[in-house]
Amino acid sequence: MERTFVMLKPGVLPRRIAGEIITRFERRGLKIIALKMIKMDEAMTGAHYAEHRDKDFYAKLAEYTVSGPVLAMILEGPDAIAMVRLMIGPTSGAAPGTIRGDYARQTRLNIVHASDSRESAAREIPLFFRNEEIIPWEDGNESWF
Ligand code: 3AN
Repeated sequence: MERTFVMLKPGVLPRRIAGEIITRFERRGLKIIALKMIKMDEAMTGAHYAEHRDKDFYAKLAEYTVSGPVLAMILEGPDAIAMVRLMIGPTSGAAPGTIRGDYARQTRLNIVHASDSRESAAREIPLFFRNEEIIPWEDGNESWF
């Protein structure tokens, strides 16, 4: 079992598509073990996107990230990190059928973030969630997936 950090970015709630996106993860058999709505500030954005802080697109990325509430969650499942990245599609040019590709033609204002490696997941999960906020519940339906 693996855990990954997923964030529905500020473009999601205004479009009223949060439920649809979460449903896609659930249908695939991923288990939500933490979930909350927060408004990110500059400091948290800087920590989350530390690798991009010196890039020319950072200002726009940060402006978007703090522009409205986000839904942060931890999803659990076998190979969850790679599976969720496959489901959301690549950073740019995501194909139809992927989450990014189904809700936009081409944009840098992606609607969803997901950890891209074990290292990222290990860094991002504690940035957003305290241990007490993570609830690894017993799953009687695992055999369906
Ligand atoms: P991903 O979100 O697929 O993990 P990252 O971590 O490389 O991709 O980038 C984080 C976010 O920064 C992207 N979702 C996108 O919104 C933005 N971004 C990344 N690269 C660029 C770029 N070259 N130009 C503009 N925005 C970018």
